Amino acid sequence: MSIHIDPLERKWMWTIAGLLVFSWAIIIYYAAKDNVNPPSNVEVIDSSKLHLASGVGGGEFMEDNLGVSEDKNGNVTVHMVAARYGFYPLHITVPAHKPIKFRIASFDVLHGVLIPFSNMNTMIVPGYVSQITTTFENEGDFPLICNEYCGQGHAYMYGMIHIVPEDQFKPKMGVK
Ligand SMILES: [Cu+2]
Repeated sequence: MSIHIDPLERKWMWTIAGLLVFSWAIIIYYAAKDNVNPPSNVEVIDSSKLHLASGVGGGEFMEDNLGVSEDKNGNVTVHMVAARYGFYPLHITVPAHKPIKFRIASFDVLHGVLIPFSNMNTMIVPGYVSQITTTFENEGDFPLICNEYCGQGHAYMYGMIHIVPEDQFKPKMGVK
């Protein structure tokens, strides 16, 4: 026994199925080509104790530990705090053409960070560490823009990233 499907309806069922497959194909293609994907790191932190040496995270986001550091293997990490209304530190300098790991925590409410002409775009949710690793191919100065409405000063919340050739990059000393 088969149910009757009107030929016109059948035609549209196949059309919709085709459109769905086409949309998925576009999403998968660009996810692979441009490395566009949702950030996957899930790591909790006590946002009210970022400034303290104790507690979850163990002082990773204390003021002295913020900024750009390089370990002995040459891996560059940026530690940042997002808080109404700015990114701390406000200016960072990183090398181009090599992977940069960002670890960002919010001190108060939901923020976002977007860097134009890169694939850096993530939410910074209080209580979680936002971790993204990306490589900047364009040298120059770019803003870090908060793209989640966080309060009356949201439109003024931005920082600056200086992307320099690798031989001009000098990490902050004294950070692990
Ligand atoms: Cu904001």
